[in-house]
Amino acid sequence: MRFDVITLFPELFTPFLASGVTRRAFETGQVEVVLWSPRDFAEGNYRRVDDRPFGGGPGMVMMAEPLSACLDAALADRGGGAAPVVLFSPAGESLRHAAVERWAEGEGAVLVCGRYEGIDQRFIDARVTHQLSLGDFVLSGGEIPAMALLDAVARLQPGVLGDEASHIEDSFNPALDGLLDCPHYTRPEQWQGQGVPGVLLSGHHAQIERWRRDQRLTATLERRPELIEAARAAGRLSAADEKALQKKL
Ligand code: 9D3
Repeated sequence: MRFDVITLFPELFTPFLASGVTRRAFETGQVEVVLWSPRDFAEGNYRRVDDRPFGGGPGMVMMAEPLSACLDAALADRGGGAAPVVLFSPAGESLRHAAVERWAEGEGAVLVCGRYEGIDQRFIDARVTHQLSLGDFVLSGGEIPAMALLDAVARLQPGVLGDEASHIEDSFNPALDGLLDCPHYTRPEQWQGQGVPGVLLSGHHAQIERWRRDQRLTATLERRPELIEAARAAGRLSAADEKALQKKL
């Protein structure tokens, strides 16, 4: 799949694309990422990409034309067909795992990263097909959200995680009933006076699995009770699960 990223700060992506378990996916082109700067498509000696808002007010607005010309170049470079055009915006829909899975199975998209107070609405109306947010907090631009989507998509590609099964066990994966993860421990067995839950050292695999499941259930009940309700409504909680939750109440 191919993602074209339109950003005024392409250099922000360089260390991200060269680091971590996702690096191989980006470097081999399993997840191809092509960076575009709207400044390269701006007119005049100053190559302006932003201007003051009509009607007044603070801040600057990204101009429609450099973004549109940049998008045209990206779409042409992809082969000229249509592609999803994703704008990262605080007004978009919050990104969740189910949507990440759909992007991970698709042909890619053009990702548009906003800066300043916003983007000329006429570009959004004419060209943008999807708007995504990272959540209800304020960033200074769409670059970190774009990297978040690329990271989440890359780690779902076959062979990217060292342990092939690792993401099957992710929190939010419906195959794991959408529960939060259980606690993890590694050596040493004693650290600053804290031990490790005995069951994890016991070698009893069935007991270990039941303990992990109970930990997931109780952590989810305490921190994200709405996820317990969703799992129950979807029929994903067993009688043993309900008993573990009952003990906690
Ligand atoms: C007072 C109006 N502000 C909206 C909350 C203006 C504004 C602030 C920050 C407009 C754009 C931005 C830059 N943010 C993003 O581009 C952004 C974002 C975010 O700030 N939070 C969560 N997800 C996202 S996706 C893109």
